[in-house]
Amino acid sequence: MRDAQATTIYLKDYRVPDFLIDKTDLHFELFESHTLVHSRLAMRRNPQAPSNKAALQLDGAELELVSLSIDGSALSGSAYQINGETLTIPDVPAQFELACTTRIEPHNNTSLEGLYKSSGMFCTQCEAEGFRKITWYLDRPDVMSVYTVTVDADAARYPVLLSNGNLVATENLANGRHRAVWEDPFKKPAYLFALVAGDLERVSDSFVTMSGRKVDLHIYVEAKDVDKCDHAMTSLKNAMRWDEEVYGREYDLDIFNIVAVDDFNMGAMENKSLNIFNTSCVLASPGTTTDAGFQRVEGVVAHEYFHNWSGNRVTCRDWFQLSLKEGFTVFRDAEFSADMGSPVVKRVEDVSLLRTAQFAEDAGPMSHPVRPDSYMEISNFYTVTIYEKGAEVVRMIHTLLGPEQFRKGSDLYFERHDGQAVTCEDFVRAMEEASGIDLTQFRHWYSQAGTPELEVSGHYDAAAETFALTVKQNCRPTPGQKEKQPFHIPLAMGLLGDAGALPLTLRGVQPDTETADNTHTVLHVTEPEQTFIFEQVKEAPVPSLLRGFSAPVKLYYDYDRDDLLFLMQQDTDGFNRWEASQQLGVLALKDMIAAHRKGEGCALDSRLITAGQSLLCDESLDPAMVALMLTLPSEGYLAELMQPVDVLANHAARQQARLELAIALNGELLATYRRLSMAQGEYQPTAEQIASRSLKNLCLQYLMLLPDEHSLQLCLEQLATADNMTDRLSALVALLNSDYEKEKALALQQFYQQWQHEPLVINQWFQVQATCSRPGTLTRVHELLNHPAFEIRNPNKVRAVIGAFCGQNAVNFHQTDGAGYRFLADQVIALNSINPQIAARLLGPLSKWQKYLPEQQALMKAELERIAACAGLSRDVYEVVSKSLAE
Ligand code: B3K
Ligand code: ZN
Repeated sequence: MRDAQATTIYLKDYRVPDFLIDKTDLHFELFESHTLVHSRLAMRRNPQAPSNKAALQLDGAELELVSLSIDGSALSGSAYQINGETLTIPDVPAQFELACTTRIEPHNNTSLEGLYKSSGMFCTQCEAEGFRKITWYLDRPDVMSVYTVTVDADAARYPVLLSNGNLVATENLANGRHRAVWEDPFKKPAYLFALVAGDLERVSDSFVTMSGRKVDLHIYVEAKDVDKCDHAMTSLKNAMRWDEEVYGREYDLDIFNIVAVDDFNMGAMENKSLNIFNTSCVLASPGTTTDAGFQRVEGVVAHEYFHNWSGNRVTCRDWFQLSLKEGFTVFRDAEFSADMGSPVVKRVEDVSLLRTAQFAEDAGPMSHPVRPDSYMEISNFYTVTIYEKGAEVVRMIHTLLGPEQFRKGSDLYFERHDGQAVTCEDFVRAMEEASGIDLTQFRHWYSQAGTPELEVSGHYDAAAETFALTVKQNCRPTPGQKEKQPFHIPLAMGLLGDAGALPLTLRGVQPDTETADNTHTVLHVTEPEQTFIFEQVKEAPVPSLLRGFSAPVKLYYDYDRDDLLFLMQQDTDGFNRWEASQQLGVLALKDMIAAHRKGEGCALDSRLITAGQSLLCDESLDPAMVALMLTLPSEGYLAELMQPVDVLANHAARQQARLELAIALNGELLATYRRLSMAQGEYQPTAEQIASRSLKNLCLQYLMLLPDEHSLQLCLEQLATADNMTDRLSALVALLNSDYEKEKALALQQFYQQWQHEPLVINQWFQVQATCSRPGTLTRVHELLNHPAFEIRNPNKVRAVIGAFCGQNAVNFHQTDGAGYRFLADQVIALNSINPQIAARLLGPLSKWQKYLPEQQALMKAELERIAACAGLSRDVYEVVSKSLAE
């Protein structure tokens, strides 16, 4: 583990590298007790560097240096110094070969960064700075090199030897060992290097690219999982086709490999032609994987594939530019998933994540711009801001330019920067130059943190037939950024009247004759305060604002509840119909929360019941949309709207509202449940079936709130007879959150018995227990940590138990005695030395302590202080804890 050093790295200090590495030749000798890494680097001084005298400084961490030479002459100990993570050789020629041998111990590497072992196989994770745990190198993304990799290992234990690019030679060696040599013709930064050695089965297919080249596609998995690769393979081929059709991007090698590993810090990694995946993001089968799991596999496979252009062919100059590849690639995968399924449902899911997780991050101590100015540990910056807000920024560019100009911009970006390591600025400039649209003010989205707030008010003048919409924007201070410049915000909108969508005539703006739809427009909000006047408005309209969530902002408009009901039914924008249902839910819940805090009773707004009835009775509606609109705003979203957050009151009020809905809609819920249960054929992860299951299972959750034996029977029957994991797990969740203690215990036990040999299913079994909102869950979570299937070294298990309890079970995590906080701090302290990245990530819920009630704040802060006082904190944990406690 690397000890905390409170050094901060600044974007303003960026300098071009002093040296370049034209060729990288690596030879790995893999053994059980250690690995020897022999590297030969063809290096030269960078002609762009300001000095031709600079010492050579290489990056390395936790390495045992065996030998070091320049142009064949071994360096004596006095010819170089090692200081922390830097090896300095003061005196080097203009051009030379550096040869170096290091000894590392992958089996003892629990950080899962660099070269490590997972379930008996060797694998790597080098982004962001893991390569330096393999050998001394210029481990920075603007140093790009051509790699040749030789791997030697025991042939029986590790029959499969993989690296990037093409296999150019294989050989049998003495002592039962064998060798494979791989060459990657494309220059790449070290973070895209990968190596795998293991006993794996291969599932194969192929794809013919738009120019007629055949690409071999392989997915490598453990033998027991070969039957779970079809969905990933189909998703990969769909993604390859989609990138050709939508972006004109073709795959560039004759081989594309995916390897599934059990122990992985995140979802997957886009290493050039050798993607390494968390098993949870590649394996899928109806019996073991939920609908959400199938969709995640599709999305992650596509995301990693899309990185081949947005990330690999054009990469980042430095890690401050991370969102250049991640924001763009998330935007690309979101559009892909929308095209493969239901665009509105996908948008609702993404916006829900953004408004809970990202808005919370942006309001907390770790708030940072999409292009951060500084960091201590880059691993802490793989955040919802870099990914999801970054994707929203690209989406806004898409909205401002329109699809054709955006495509011209992306073509220019890829062509101009192919093979380069570039910046967010380069991306924006390409978009600007290709479209002729000025994005000067828009650039604040990259440099300013925080969520802009829009206060919007409308005024209808019947005599003048005008509707004036006044928009004020404001962005609260964030750490290190007190004052903000106004943002350029695309505000998509329309006006609705009794007869439907009204034609829009905006004063001072020439109507766009090219767009067929004159009832929809995008306003350019650029000033602190601005008024837009619509003319020839014949009736008082209800505005439909921020359609499709056209900008990542908080929008306030003083709707009355009947207007929201009207928008729910009449808005021509599907996303905003859902949004109206949420805002109506928020108003209703706020009344109930306020009453609850005063110890008073308050009935649910009957509009929600009326709306629920008409949604459930209209069989022509998309069941997925009905399910989303019948789901009350989440506790996470409610928390975002309040300061301070009274977690227990929010939970109690929402539970009461759900119960009232269940009682009032009992008949409709039951009829819908029956109708949708009967309609299903053999399981398919299609948008249509997923939609139908989502509504059916929502009905079941509501019905199980009712204290009636009939619901219990439905639930138990679904649990016993389901042919797919979505239905089975939904029934289990409904049961776990009920009062039927005996049935629960039996169901949990049977589920475990049945699925104990499927780790990914057991993770779901862990998770549903850890997220159960009933009292006593923390005790159960403690028991789960001692369960034989739990492994603290496996990130999926840690996320399923500890992460799920602390991040998705607010009512139990925030229990008043502070036991939830103590539990999290204990786990972070334990994980700090095992896996710093995972430890730091778990801290999220504690770091936002300032959002809560004073007594909770004090308890949370005390736990952060307890962590801060520990010796040997990793840089990862140190950064989050110290920033959380900073004044
Ligand atoms: N680029 C990787 C993330 C690497 C995270 C390193 N701590 C996965 C992705 O976004 O595609
Ligand atoms: Zn990515």
